[in-house]
Amino acid sequence: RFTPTPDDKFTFGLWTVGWQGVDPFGTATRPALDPVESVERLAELGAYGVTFHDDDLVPFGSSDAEREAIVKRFRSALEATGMKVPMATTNLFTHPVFKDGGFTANDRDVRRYALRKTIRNIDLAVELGATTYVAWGGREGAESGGAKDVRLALDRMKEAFDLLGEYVTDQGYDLRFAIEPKPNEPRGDILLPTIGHALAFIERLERPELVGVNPEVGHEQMAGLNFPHGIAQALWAGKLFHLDLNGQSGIKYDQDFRFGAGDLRQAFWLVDLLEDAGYAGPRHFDFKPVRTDGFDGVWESAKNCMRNYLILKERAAAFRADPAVRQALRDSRLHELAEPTAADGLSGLLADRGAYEAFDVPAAADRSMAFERLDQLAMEHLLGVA
Ligand code: 3MF
Ligand code: MG
Ligand code: MG
Ligand code: MG
Repeated sequence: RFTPTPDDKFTFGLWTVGWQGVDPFGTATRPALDPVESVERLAELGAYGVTFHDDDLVPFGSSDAEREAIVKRFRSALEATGMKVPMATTNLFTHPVFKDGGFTANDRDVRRYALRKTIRNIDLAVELGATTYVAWGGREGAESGGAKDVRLALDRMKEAFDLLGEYVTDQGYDLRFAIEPKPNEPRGDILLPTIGHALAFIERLERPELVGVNPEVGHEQMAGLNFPHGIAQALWAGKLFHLDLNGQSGIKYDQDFRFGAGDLRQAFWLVDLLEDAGYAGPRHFDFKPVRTDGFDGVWESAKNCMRNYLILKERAAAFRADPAVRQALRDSRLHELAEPTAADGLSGLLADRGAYEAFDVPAAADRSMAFERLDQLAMEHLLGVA
């Protein structure tokens, strides 16, 4: 029970299990992990695939010959295990050259280099079968007001996505982009800080159909936002191309706990939403195994990201199937929200005296929404006592 199979479509970034525990105050607490070992261990645990930044797989500065050998060995591990690479991304944040950003660095030569680095890894991503390319602009931002002209930076950001869209279209690649919002860290403020900012930006692009979002649980919660609400809006906009599952306890630094830790109730509503919406993409984990633990904790937490998702999936299904819940949903009139407000059209609405002149306002104001009972039922299903 709660043991995943590849059909569950769980994926992990190589940088997650491979995180060595370097943080702003401490050095590594674990040795480096060979990406091939990560592929093998995650396959044994029942994962569907892995994802990577260019530099996770091929260390920055490797020669072409080294790159070729590394990719060949990685590809053999994928073939031997049946693991897939549905998504890849670019590291435009670690090397000091990106200290002021990649696509929106003030220095034009850095921006051109960032685009070429991205395009180089897009070719590899497509070769390995990826259909989603994530862009997290961790260094696109500022610490002070005069340092970045945000309107110009957004022009350059748009230019970057327009060029990348042109590139994949010219190449005939079956690849879509997913922008990952984050409010801050490592920059004091990051551009496109939330799902909503990213959705509005995408509509200004030359090829908006090629670009969606890759929201991360903790990133929205760092801004105090409700993650399931953000995901619902991304789904509503047809823009949930990918997502990063993890855990976060409120407005703090980016904690990247394993999925299920942190805000468990939001995790429950998130799984309920993804399953109900029929989200078909990978369930991708972007977490950091705590630096206090050795490799025992790395594989334990990777296993439990998947296990927690499956437990929550079972709990959400039980919640939806419970007759008491169905009644509570009716009592809270969720079915009425599904009805158009004016199927009779504007003229029908204007002609309807019952909608205004004869509307019993005090009686409507008196009706209880009965949300407390509904929420307690959810809580008891989540706690496994319903
Ligand atoms: C940082 C992140 C990133 C992105 C990754 C793109 C290092 O907070 O979440 O992980 O997810 O760069 O996929
Ligand atoms: Mg995070
Ligand atoms: Mg992160
Ligand atoms: Mg992420």
